[in-house]
Amino acid sequence: MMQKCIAISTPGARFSALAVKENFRDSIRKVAELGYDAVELHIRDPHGIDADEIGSLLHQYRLPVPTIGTGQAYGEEGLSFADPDPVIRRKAVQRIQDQMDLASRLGIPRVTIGLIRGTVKPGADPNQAEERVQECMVECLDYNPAVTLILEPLNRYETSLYNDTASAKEVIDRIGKPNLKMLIDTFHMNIEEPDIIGSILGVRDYISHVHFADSNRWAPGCGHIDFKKIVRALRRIKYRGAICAEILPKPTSDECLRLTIEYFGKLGL
Ligand code: LER
Ligand code: MN
Repeated sequence: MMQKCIAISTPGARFSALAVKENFRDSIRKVAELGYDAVELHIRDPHGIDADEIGSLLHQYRLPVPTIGTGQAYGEEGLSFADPDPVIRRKAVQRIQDQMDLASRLGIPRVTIGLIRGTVKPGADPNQAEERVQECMVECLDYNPAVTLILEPLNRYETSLYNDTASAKEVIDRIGKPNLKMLIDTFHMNIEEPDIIGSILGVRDYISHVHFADSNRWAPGCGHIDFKKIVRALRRIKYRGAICAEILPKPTSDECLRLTIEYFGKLGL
């Protein structure tokens, strides 16, 4: 019922928690041959990729894409919704709208709002930063209501904005648009949530996508997170989306692809 998925990157990305970075065609083939049902694509700039070629590869290997990861535009170009500079905010909004255009073109239902929201810079007013983030999100949400934006709570070492499911739920409720949902990531939850299972049940109606990575961000099964319990909770809330491994390429890219699919099997996915 839930799709086994892995996050990979289109060429040229540097984000470290991606299992596969090189040779896009090879990666897609490996992912399909290992038995994954879906693949999440991390893209820095949709203008820098060959969308038709990517589309036809995905079609050839019958791999749907549940969401586009967008954090590289923050990591590599410093674009963010929270930035005090309106020019940077404008570019960040434009970039997410470009990702939404790509999503529509390739039939991808979601675009992730992770690191692209930015953070509160030292000395800056957190309320003002939140207002800026919300304004930018609304602009993107209204740009194309047919594409869902998924806000991902990220741990405190990556941002100071929306670290846990409770704060993400609050802003989703405040904005109140049907195309704003949540992406939960076990790596971040393990750091921030007082009770991972309780939190999943608490935001059951908001969850639109799920990232699995173990406590050390290696493949699930390589650390100390209790994934059996998490899968049970996801079944209990009738989650029917993708479970996407977003992990470090450890011990190697090939090995973590194999370890993940093997562990997904043990979880009965
Ligand atoms: C992106 O999905 C994520 O989980 C962030 O940690 C990016 O650094
Ligand atoms: Mn994630």
